[in-house]
Order: sequence, then C-alpha cells, then structure tokens
Amino acid sequence: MTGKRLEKLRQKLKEKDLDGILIVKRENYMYISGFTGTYAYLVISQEDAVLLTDFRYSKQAKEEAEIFEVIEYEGRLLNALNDVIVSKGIKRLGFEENVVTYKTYTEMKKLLKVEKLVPVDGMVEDIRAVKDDEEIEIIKKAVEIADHAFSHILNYIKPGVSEYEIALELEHYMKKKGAKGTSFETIVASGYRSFFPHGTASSKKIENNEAVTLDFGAVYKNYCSDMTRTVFVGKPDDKLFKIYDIVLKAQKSAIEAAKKGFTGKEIDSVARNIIEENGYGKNFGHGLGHGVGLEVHEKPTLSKRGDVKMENGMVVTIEPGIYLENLGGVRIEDIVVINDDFPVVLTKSPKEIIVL
Ligand SMILES: [Mn+2]
Repeated sequence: MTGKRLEKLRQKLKEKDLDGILIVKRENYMYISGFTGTYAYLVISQEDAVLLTDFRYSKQAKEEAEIFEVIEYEGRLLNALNDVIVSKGIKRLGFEENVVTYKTYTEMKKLLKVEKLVPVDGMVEDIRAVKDDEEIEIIKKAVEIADHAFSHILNYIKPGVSEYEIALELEHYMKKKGAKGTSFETIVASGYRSFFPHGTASSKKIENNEAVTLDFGAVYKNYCSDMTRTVFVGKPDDKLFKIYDIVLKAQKSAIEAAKKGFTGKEIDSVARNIIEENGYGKNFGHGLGHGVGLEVHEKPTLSKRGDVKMENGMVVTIEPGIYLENLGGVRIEDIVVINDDFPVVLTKSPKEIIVL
C-alpha cells in the first residue's frame, strides 16, 4: 500500500530538486507511512524512509509503518532529526510550510546541518487528492454510517426536541455503528438558524413549520464522511419549498458536470449559474464543494478558486445551498468519486423533499 505512495512522493522530490522532506502533519505521515499514532516525524529521501518517534509509539510504529526505518529517540527531537539528516546526506530539506511553526522553523535553521530548508506547499496533500481503491472502500463505509444515521434521525426530529439532542443522537448512533468519532462539530440548524450555513447545534428547540439542516459526518478508519440534508417539519413558508427545488436542481446538475478533466471552478459554475438564474446568486455565498479523505476539507476545492482539474479517484462533496435571512436555508450535500464522465455517488440518502 504505502510503497506506491512513497514512490509518488519521491517523484515529487525529484521535480522540486530536494534531497529529502520532513513530514510532521499527522494526516500526511499516516498516509505515507501507515502509522496511525499521534506523534511521529518522517524523513524521506530517494533511498531512505525514516520514522522518528518516542517510547510511547515505537512498537506501534514498527508494526504499522512496515517499510520505514523506525528510530526511537530520547532527548531533544531536533538533535535526533539532525543525526538522521546528516547520516542520510540530506542537503536540501523540504518542510511543510503550512504546518511548521515559526518557532520550530527558527530552531531548525539554527540546529539542522543542512544547506537549505525549502518551504513546500501541499506536496503530500496533492498526492492524497487522488484516492486508491483501498481508501475509497473505507470512505464508502464512513458514508454508509452517516446515511444510516440520517434515516435513523428522521424519527427523532419533532417539535420540542432541541438541536443538541438531535446532534447527540446522531453522534451516538454513528459511534454505535462503528464510527470512531465525528468528522466535525455536528450542524443542526433549525428555523431562522438554518440561515447560518455552519450553525452548530444549539439549545434551540425544533418548532412546527420550519426547516432543519443537518450537516454531519463519521470518521471510520481515520477517513471522514460529510453529508447535508435539509428536512421540513410541518409546513414551512412556500419560499423554502421553492428554494429546495432550485438547490436540488443545482446539486444534481453539478453532479452530472463532475467529470474528469473539468476544473473545480467549472463544476461550481454549473450549480452557481442555476442558482443565479433563479435570482438567488447572492444567497449562495460559499463554494460548491471540497475533497474529503483523512481530513474533512482537503484538496481539491470546487469553488470560484478551483483551478485543479478533476482526476479519476478524487473524492469530493457537491453541496450547493441557498440561505434566506429570517426565514431559513436549504443545503444538499453528497460525496462523489470522480470517474470519467459520471461520478460514483456514494451518499445514498434520499434527496427529494422530506416533510416530517
Ligand atoms: Mn462539506
């Protein structure tokens, strides 16, 4: 599994003319080495793959990161790191510029005997954007857990129940079904609060005749899922039914447009044009979607800034929404896998209007 990933990374090191790279971000070292613990540093060059960790994790690292040379260090990390870099002959060392703090960078500059420390932007993240079959199978399971939780929670949403209680029940259910945790803080936004695209659950109680937006995800084997549905309780304002139809049309059209070779921006514009044509352009103030994997928000982005072309195996969300102040909002979000001319839609929950 990880051999291929290591190969891809080594190819990128060559392209950037780096002798090696230091990897400290957890999702990145998990992806490259297979080690799932919470403390490790990887040093990777063309010939070597070293994992530095301490007493707490060295046995686990040896088991999980099979093709890595695991070094259990004592004392100061940077000294151990320097020993590795010197013994492996690394002169130009890349580091993750979005992860390493200024303090660490300053210390590395002082202590590491390298010719140059080279900031690197999203090298492993770019590789992670395209999932292999093993990853897609795991994400499928994370999506399935959320799908089951959604059908379970429909029986639970009624006037008088608070958003907190709904979030708690969703989370409890997902954990019972095998989730390790939630992908992010569960969003339950009802009535006027559904205007807030990211309204995390509050003590507000569900009332009759309002919209309830649920946005949540399960973590399974360290991979995230992410889904959103808006359901109606009783008979809310006709306008909400109207925007539901528009969002649904935009969402389905964007899924059809999610083809290999198209940029995130192009796919975003398909949904955005439909919403704009209907007069709600200003009420769709966020991007269409994002990659999902070890992180709930990762590459590629599907938005006005999305200039990356879709490749088979990319796993992304498609989640347009319309939000009307004082009235409420509607968002529908599925996870899809890019696959030539039509993506594989992983999310199976119904999308037609549900009135409870
Ligand atoms: Mn999302």
